[in-house]
Amino acid sequence: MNANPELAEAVEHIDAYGYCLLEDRIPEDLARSLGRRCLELHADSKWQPSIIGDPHYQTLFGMLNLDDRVWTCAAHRDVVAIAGHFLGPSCRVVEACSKPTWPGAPAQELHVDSASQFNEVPDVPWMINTVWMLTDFTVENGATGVVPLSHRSRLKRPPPEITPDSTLITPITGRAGSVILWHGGLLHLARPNTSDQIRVGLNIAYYPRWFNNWIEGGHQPVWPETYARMPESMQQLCPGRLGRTRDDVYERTTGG
Ligand SMILES: O=C(O)CCC(=O)C(=O)O
Repeated sequence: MNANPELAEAVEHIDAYGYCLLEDRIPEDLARSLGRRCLELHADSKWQPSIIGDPHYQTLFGMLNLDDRVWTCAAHRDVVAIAGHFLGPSCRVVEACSKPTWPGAPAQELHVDSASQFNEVPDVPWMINTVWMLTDFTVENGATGVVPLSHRSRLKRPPPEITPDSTLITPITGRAGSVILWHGGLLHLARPNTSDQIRVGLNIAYYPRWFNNWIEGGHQPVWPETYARMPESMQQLCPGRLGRTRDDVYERTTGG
């Protein structure tokens, strides 16, 4: 990691502030084309059961199975190196979801990720989350907002005084093809879309092998036929059980 000063700086930035931005990691054309495909999938009735949200902000789960170009993002060596630094060399990719936000979208709720089952939030990262920009992310179109340093708070929920219009929330903007990474304990949200453009993000989550992903209600397994098509670099990131349903692969828990 230290051999690459840019990645060493990114790691330090996550450690200190809770997030980092890597600019222009995949070609802009690829990002935009994948973004257009995501929007087609959101409009296709076949995938409605895999979508949660409302007409303004949606999450389409299972993208690792739906477009092989997602693997280019998921297995990107810079992102994998940073996730591995925090989560250990055997960390895995658990889910990739498409997250468009349409004009008129209000702010999403400020939140941390995957901390609901902890009695006490750990002081080490338990997941590294990412959003690839499949369109430009701008202040106006709903660029992800983060509260720098909040990963140190060890809070499960935001304090009520941090409202969605708080100046503590910093928009992370960039060109299509860039990627934001954050520590799961960082307070963040999709900001309001006040523009006339659709913003499309591709959210890919990295977890240590010990984490039970049942708790994330929508996470979908990698299908056996998807795994069979993957290059080895991507297969290594999906070492868990394969299946077509969540019950095939996750350990069911109560209250999650
Ligand atoms: O869509 C975004 O900008 C934020 C995504 C998010 O909050 C999440 O994946 O936890």
